Amino acid sequence: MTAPFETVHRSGYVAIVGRPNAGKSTLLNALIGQKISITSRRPQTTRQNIAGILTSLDAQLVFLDTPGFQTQYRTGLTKAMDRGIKNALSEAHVVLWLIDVTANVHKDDELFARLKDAAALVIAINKIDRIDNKNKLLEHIQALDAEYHPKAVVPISAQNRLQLDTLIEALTPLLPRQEFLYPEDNVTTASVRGLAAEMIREKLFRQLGQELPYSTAVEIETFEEKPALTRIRAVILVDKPGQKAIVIGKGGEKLKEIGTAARLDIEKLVGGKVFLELWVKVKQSWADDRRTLDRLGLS
Ligand SMILES: Nc1nc2c(ncn2[C@@H]2O[C@H](COP(=O)(O)OP(=O)(O)OP(=O)(O)O)[C@@H](O)[C@H]2O)c(=O)[nH]1
Ligand SMILES: [Mg+2]
Repeated sequence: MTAPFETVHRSGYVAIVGRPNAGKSTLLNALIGQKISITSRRPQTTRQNIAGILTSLDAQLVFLDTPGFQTQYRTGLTKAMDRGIKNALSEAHVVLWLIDVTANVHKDDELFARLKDAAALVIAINKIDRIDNKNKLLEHIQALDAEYHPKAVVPISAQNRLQLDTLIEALTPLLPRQEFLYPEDNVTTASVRGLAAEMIREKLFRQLGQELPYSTAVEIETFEEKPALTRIRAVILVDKPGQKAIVIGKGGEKLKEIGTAARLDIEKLVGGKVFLELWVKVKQSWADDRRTLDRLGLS
């Protein structure tokens, strides 16, 4: 029986964890129905926790997208990324472990096994659009169930938005009964300015080759939002002088492509025209520089 004044609302934090590239950010965006977390084919795209808020009539699920655990590039930045996962876990009422169905079993999976002692554990098997053998999927679900005893195992496709309602139905009853944590119309805790920097960083991840994206960061220098036009001036930090020329490209072509793609995303975000000015600056070892990381909100 419910106490007379107990709220009917459920509300709480769901930390999305999993190996790099599992599709965590794609899932967050699909759940919220808006792009707030950047995605790419490369592992370790996400650098900081991003909260996406999904509010229905009687429940509010606050999803925390986390960076994949860092196994290479030990810098001040990657250490902060690992701390980000731990912070998300300490706040979470539910841990949602996302597994890429196409990836092989990996020693890092052990890292997630220890999460089962934390909050309630739900496992989602992602990218089921990539597999034909449904029997294999069933076996996979049963094996995970037997090994980790989660509250539920839900096969999904974040990209094709398959089974997301089933996932939400599995998560909601695991949240405590309490009033909403955020106003009902909020979709994220991130600022528009912070999201704009991320949209630019996404293009660096998508359009630059090899190791270069990992050597870059984006800093917004000015952000003037007016009804007719939002003016943004942003700096792309690179680690070494040679990288600057690559980001700019022949005749400035590369930088122009990056700027155009980012501008289109930011226009969707602010719902209006954007003038985006991009500069490239060399700042050696920025990923180990405390002050730069502080300024970028990455410490
Ligand atoms: N086929 C398929 N691809 C997907 C699905 N979900 C995500 N992807 C792709 O998987 C890649 C990685 O997606 P992200 O969302 O960036 O993965 P992430 O787990 O956030 O990665 P990190 O931030 O690097 O830890 C991207 O190329 C996505 O388009 C899915 O359901 N099906
Ligand atoms: Mg991500």
